[in-house]
Amino acid sequence: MQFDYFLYKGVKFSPGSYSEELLQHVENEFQVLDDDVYIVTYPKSGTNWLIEILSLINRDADPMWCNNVLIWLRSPWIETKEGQLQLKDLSRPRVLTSHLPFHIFPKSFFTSKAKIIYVMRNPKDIFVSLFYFAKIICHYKDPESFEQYLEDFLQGSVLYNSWFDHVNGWMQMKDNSNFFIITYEELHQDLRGCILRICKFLGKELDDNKIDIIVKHSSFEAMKENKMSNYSLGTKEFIDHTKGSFMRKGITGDWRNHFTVAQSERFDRVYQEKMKDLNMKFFWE
Ligand code: PPS
Repeated sequence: MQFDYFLYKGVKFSPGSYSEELLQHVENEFQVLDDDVYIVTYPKSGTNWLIEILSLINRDADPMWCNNVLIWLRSPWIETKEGQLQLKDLSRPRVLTSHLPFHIFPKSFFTSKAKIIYVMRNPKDIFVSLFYFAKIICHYKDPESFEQYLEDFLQGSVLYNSWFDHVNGWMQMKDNSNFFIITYEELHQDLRGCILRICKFLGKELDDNKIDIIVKHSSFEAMKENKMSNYSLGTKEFIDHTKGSFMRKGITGDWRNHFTVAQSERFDRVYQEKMKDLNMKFFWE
């Protein structure tokens, strides 16, 4: 798409779905409610997977809501123009979504009892997913080439800026009891165990049968089949269906099919440098 990103407090946004006025409103005036749950992620980390899981948990594993209501209406993005309109129709407790970095997240969250689930993913896989996503989503600039886009990503010169800054920023919350971290890789390895951990964090008790139903309905295959969750009903102003699909591969380690050795080593060097002050170890595949 032909447009320029604009900056809000140093972070890049596109003019179609965002505005400075709205971002200012979300940061300073948006009212977080004590029973809200926020799915917070850097783009392509597994956001929609969590929306599906939480939609099912909150409805006691009844898949009706997931099968009848579009995923972005179930858990709107608080910082987008569309999301702000959509969230007015939500009943409580609300599950809301955001890609905002820590420093511009709604201030009212920090004096509330609301909860955050922060989903992380191997940034190399995020990059690959983003590379394909940016080609089909209208509020992203088209990547020039894999090589150039990789540089842009490493320098944080993409929508929502740097993955490294996003993670470093949000990890300030890591010891708070209302902040829960889960990785895309953990979800892959043990979806059932992750759902149980999420239920515990939310204070929700569901029997084994209900957990099994949630596992079944939140699988990649089930979400890819569900037109309410697979973005096939996204308007042409939002997504170009001729160029690819949202539910792309849903695997871990796809970066190995895309990166050269040199690109991977360059990525590792930037990773070491940017993450060196964070006293946390992540195990990416
Ligand atoms: S977005 O646009 O930022 O909200 O995207 P996000 O939802 O964070 O991430 C999209 C990637 O998650 C994959 N996905 C899944 N993987 C496994 N299981 C399930 N159920 C699932 N749902 C979504 C989706 O395919 C994107 O990853 P890639 O690697 O592109 O396939």
